[in-house]
Amino acid sequence: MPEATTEERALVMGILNVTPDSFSDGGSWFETHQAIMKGHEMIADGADIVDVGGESSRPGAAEVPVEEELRRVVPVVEALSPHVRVSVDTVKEAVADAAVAAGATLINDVSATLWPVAARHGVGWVAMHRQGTPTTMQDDPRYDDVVAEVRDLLAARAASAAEAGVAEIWIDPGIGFGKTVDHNLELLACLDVLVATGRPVLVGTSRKGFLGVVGAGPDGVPIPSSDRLPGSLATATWALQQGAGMVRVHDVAATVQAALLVGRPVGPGRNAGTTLDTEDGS
Ligand code: HH2
Repeated sequence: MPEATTEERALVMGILNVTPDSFSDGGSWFETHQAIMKGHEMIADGADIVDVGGESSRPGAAEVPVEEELRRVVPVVEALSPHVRVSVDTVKEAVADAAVAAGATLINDVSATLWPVAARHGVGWVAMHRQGTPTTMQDDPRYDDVVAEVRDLLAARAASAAEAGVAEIWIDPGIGFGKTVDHNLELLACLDVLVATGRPVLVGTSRKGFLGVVGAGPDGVPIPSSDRLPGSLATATWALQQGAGMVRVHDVAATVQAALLVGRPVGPGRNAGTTLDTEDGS
């Protein structure tokens, strides 16, 4: 199994949505050249992986035809993959195939079904849990025991992938995918249950709706996605503390700072022996 962390810290995956309709950054990096620029910014900010997606999976999102998704994703993967590890966020086999041919080495699969594709190409695979599909998943999600059900499905899919020969397998609870606010909070509170499976865990809470609801002020008005950095950082930090090996985020620079402080291997690192003589009183 590959190392789930760099020498210094857990991994940070930067979100690059080449879409007009993603819930937080839709339209911002829709043009190929804008997306490539944003990818380079994430590299400069310390992203370990840039996750390129051409189809929104927000609740109610419409499906994108395969030709259009290819048009959005492939040139961006091609441009960034010589400079950083690239994953492709897709549920379509043809898009995964083309992205791998263009240089992606990780398939980020929110349907948790594409392990045969990863096996065929010899690349890594992320299995994310979801209940339903984006069109209907937030209508009335129900579980008897959300943590056990998510763990059991991911463990089973990961075992199938391992049997098929996939060497790098990540599991992800799929925060916000067919889950109520309470389901999301319970999954976060019990992340150690996923970590205990022995598979490296990826967590994506960045700017998601439950942060806006839980963090709302006294007026009860949900916080807009543009103002959810505090909740995003708090939950990423919590996930790393619980043993997640990677977090998927919009705000790479801030999260890299957090990842350098928590979830890191204990022992001599790059700051070994450093004394505090900074001018800002720290
Ligand atoms: N969340 C989103 C998309 N892909 N992949 C993984 N592994 N885990 C996640 O939690 C996850 C994901 C949704 O967020 P985003 O990409 O920011 O928005 P949109 O789907 O609207 O493009």
